[in-house]
Amino acid sequence: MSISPFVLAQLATQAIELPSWAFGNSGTRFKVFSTPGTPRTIQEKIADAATVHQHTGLAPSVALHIPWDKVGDYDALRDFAGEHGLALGTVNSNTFQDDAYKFGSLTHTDAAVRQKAIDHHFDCIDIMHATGSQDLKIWLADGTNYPGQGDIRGRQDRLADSLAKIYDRIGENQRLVLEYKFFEPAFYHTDVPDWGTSYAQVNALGERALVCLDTGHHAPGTNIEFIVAQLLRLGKLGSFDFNSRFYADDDLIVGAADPFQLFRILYEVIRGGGFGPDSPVAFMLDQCHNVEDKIPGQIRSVLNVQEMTARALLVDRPALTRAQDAGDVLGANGILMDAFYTDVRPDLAAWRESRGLAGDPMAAYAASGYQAQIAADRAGGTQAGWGA
Ligand code: PSV
Ligand code: MN
Repeated sequence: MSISPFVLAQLATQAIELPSWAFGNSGTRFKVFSTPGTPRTIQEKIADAATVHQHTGLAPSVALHIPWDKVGDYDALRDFAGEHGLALGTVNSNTFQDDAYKFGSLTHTDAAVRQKAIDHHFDCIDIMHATGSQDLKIWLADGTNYPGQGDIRGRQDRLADSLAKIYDRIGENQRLVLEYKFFEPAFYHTDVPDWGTSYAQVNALGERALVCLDTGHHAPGTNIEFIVAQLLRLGKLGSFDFNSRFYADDDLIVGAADPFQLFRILYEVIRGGGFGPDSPVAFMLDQCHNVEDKIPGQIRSVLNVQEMTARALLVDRPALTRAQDAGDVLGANGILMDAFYTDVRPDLAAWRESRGLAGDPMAAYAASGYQAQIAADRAGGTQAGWGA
């Protein structure tokens, strides 16, 4: 099976947003290793993200995290990104690194703390107007560690109230996406632990409030593609945070741990109308590179998404439907597996070359000298990293 022009035309529309924080240093609670050439400013992060896009043609926008990427002039930042061939994308709020939020942010019992968190989101919305960003992404660290520590029901009600105030403030062309995560940093209960809670909360807000599905935020064994199918069916899948995991919220390179799962997810995305220029679903990475170089880590990631998308687009859907309707269990499974087992890499390399890109972006980046250049240029200053 080789990739048809029809499939290539669909792939040509694919855009995957990079997270600015993927270019900063990250690590575990045991150690954050620094890497020569790590950006010190958001401008340097944008330059690195632009390098990923130059090599792959797949990553035309970069997501910001506020206050990590705070600057004085967002119009200028937007222009700077534009000069590098990038748009500024999703704005991620941050209500998890201030002492005031020790016992919650949008769910806090103290109205003053809730207002502080709401005001932070208002600031993010102002930034979005300047950057031209479409999505405000909210991920909350809110939750409790012990049974009885908090009033679970009261926290849900306060969350609904806070979200309504934020939603009222977003512009007509903007969206609010609410991310869920089943644990960490709270361990007994999390205030937005699952897609159902996120769905219930955004559904109460309105049309432009949607669910963000981070692939790393599920219990082992969860059938994530089922959630994708259901949210698309309900018209409430707003965005993906792609990454992969072996155990928990590992934030590893998407497709690295379980490429078959990524294929299954992307098949349901395509099946459910979530892929293509008219789709409301935003593809974003949410990853950290603890021990590998960050730019090639991001290049590998977007290529993985592209490769699994190509395989998912190869599924012979009419034949699959016929087999499913005929109760042909193994025939249907075989049709799906045929597409998954197709090595699309040679065809994609040739296609890239036909579009003026390197056939092997990983090799082209390694040969470009960019890594050595930034290591030499970015001497001194404070490297960006977790919390900066
Ligand atoms: C924390 O788990 C997290 O990785 C969430 O997935 C957010 O999307 C990300 O941080 C950025 O705030
Ligand atoms: Mn995420």
